[in-house]
Amino acid sequence: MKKYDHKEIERKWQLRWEKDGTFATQDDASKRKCFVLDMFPYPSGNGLHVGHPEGYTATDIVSRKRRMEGWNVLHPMGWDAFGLPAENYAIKTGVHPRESTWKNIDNFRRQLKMLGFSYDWSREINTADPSYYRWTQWLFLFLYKHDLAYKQKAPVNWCTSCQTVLANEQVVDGRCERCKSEVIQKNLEQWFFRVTKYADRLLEGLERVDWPERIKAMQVNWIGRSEGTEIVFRGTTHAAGGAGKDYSLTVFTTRPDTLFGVSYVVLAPEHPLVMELVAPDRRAEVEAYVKATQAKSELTRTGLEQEKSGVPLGANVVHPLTGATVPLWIADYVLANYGTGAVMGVPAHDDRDFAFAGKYGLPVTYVIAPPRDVAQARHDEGNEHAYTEPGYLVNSREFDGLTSDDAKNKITDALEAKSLGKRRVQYHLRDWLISRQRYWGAPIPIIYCETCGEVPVPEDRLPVLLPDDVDFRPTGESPLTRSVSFHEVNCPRCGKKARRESDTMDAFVDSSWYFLRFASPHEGERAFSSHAVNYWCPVDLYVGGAEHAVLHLMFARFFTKVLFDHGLVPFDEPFTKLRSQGLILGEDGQKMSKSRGNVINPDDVVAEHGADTLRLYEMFMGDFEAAKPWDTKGILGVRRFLDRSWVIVHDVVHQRRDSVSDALRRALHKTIKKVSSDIEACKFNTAISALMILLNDWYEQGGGDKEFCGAYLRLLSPFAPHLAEELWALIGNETSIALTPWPAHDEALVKDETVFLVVQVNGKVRDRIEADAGLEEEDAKAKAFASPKIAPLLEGKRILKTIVVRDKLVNIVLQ
Ligand code: ANZ
Ligand code: ZN
Repeated sequence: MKKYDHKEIERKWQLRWEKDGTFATQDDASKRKCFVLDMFPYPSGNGLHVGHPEGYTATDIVSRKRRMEGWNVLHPMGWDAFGLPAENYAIKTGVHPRESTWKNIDNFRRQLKMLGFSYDWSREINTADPSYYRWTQWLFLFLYKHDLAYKQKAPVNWCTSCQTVLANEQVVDGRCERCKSEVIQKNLEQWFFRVTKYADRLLEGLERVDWPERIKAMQVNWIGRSEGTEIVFRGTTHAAGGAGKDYSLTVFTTRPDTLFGVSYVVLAPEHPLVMELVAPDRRAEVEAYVKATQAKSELTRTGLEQEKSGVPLGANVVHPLTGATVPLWIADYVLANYGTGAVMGVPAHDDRDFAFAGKYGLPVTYVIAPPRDVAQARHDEGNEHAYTEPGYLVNSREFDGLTSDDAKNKITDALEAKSLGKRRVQYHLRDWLISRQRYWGAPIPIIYCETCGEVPVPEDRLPVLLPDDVDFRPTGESPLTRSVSFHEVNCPRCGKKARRESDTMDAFVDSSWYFLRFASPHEGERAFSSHAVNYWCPVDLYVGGAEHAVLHLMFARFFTKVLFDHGLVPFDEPFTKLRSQGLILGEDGQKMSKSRGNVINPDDVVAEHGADTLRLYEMFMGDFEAAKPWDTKGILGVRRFLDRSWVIVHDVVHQRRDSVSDALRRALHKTIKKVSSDIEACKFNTAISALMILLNDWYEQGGGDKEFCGAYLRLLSPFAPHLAEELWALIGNETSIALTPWPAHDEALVKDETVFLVVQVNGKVRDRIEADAGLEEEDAKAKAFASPKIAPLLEGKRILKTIVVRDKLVNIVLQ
């Protein structure tokens, strides 16, 4: 018998699949389709880490099984190739981002091929290739045309080290997600996509997809829908001489029930009314405070633990229901871009307001009493903290005694009657800031002309190519502004000299539509062929890391909804079923990282143990969606399982075994059933242990024939495809195992054996009933009581006790 030489076998079958085009996919409307997609990788210089093959093996298993079941399977791969790391690397080393990216892609492709994934490589896409980003630019123009892309001056997150704008989603704990430097706020002209227009639709659609609850919850949270009331506070400006001007200041609150507890109104420092309302003698201090705020990140401003600060404006407004005088303040814990940028301060019922009032000696008036304290109407004066729960109203005039919920409505009604309030739904979701002052991205296809203003590049002049002659050192300005060949153009409308937009698009724009491109990757006339997209999309199974729970998935859903609304795709949710793999930790149980020195390199594992072993091991480590530590001993166990599979199939062939016992056949059919359903449920680890148990039974019982081997190998093939192909050929097959039918189980053989239960009533045998072997006590009783011969005997009687002897007897004792 030949030794199991994984190096030789794996190489051989990878070349064979490539040569035969085993996994090339044709559009074929006569076949049911299945689109199984991985989140395509960013081709970093580090190559694959072990987390990649975890998700990729899972989708490969599903793809291979579905293919064997006769589905037309689309299983593609590509590269999310634009982005900051390549540019930062270029800044450090001088290597052009295109060069390093293309080199990294070659390495990634080599590694993925080495793992035997059944991708249709003819569909490979690369977002940094002009043939792709041409259509990213087209989609930008599509959004622009439909008023979903716009330019606006806005306070933006600015990374002080990367020298670029970041999306809110790219700011983690007040720092740049990539380089960890501090993020500050800057006011700049930026491009946005109007995601907020779809806030409700983005919420609603979540109810129609099969996604992990955790990820859905993160999206719901991110969208952050709040129902509340806008309340108007009126005031009069300071007049340097003559009469002041009347103005209205609107706040947004989710707690109108606390209106009688207002002790101040506070504006964001950036609020447009601040400089108009400030008293002359307070102007200098207010200006200084506004300036200091600019240097702070949003997180520093809003964190609960942060010390609150603010300054009074020296002006007042009037309480809309009591007419009381309420002082105006500014404070940086109020954000300019949420709600109305102004808040009514209710220290008794809001933690931040409580802290603020404590610091500046503002009154604290309790107007909501906890349910248990209503009777005494205890006012909680002198309490150490705010009471933030709902309760019953106190100190609120005619609203006293109402519940918070009731009061929210009645107070809002009262305000509405005076035109001083209205109901309003507010979202935390903001429009998506997509412009970047960087080089390595798709140029935004807009031209500025002195005469015509903002002019979109005509579609037939796309792509707007990234120039090569660029100095990409970050200066805060887009590097493209320094490329004269790039930014000097003629206006497409009037022909006069004009200037190109020099910002590029956030790489998340590229990945928001790539799944559509896979349906017709070589389409030259359009972003995608509707014909192909109608057939292949939406994606049936999408697998990737939970780090994309918010950004990527939200943006892809947004794009899909826009395209749906304009009739370009017939579905409005792109990913029908989503699963996310758990994190693979280092052997020490810590997150793998270079600095900890606990990183496992897939290349090493494959060289030593083989791709099949790595695939099988990663699937066997534990629950697919759970975090789990790497364990080198576990790899050896899995490798041994493959070795034993190799040996036993050789034994069957060489010793010409041709007998399969009933028990072994039953075990096989049970395994077929279990592996089939486990794969569908992404329970790969239990599928593998079922195969291991079957192999043990096989060893113990001996026997087997080629047909038995064939069924076993077909079950094993999605997990360990190279070994399965080799042994499949050994037992005499000429076509690839990947293209043979998936085994079906025989229902009669998976049924548990049945037994006859004797049923006695007061010691006399009254019935014999057939039941599944191994029935639990309660089930056996229920079955006996329900028997047509027994039930009448029990009518009107009291059962003293029932004795069950497993698989044999049910003895009922009546009073
Ligand atoms: C008065 C009040 C009383 C509030 C109370 C809360 C508790 P969500 O649920 O996130 O929508 N708020 C409104 N706009 C703000 C802004 N631009 N910056 C900072 N805070 C702002 O939160 C809505 C609540 O957050 C609002 O309700 C407001 O404070 C505050 F006992 O108004 B509340
Ligand atoms: Zn012009």
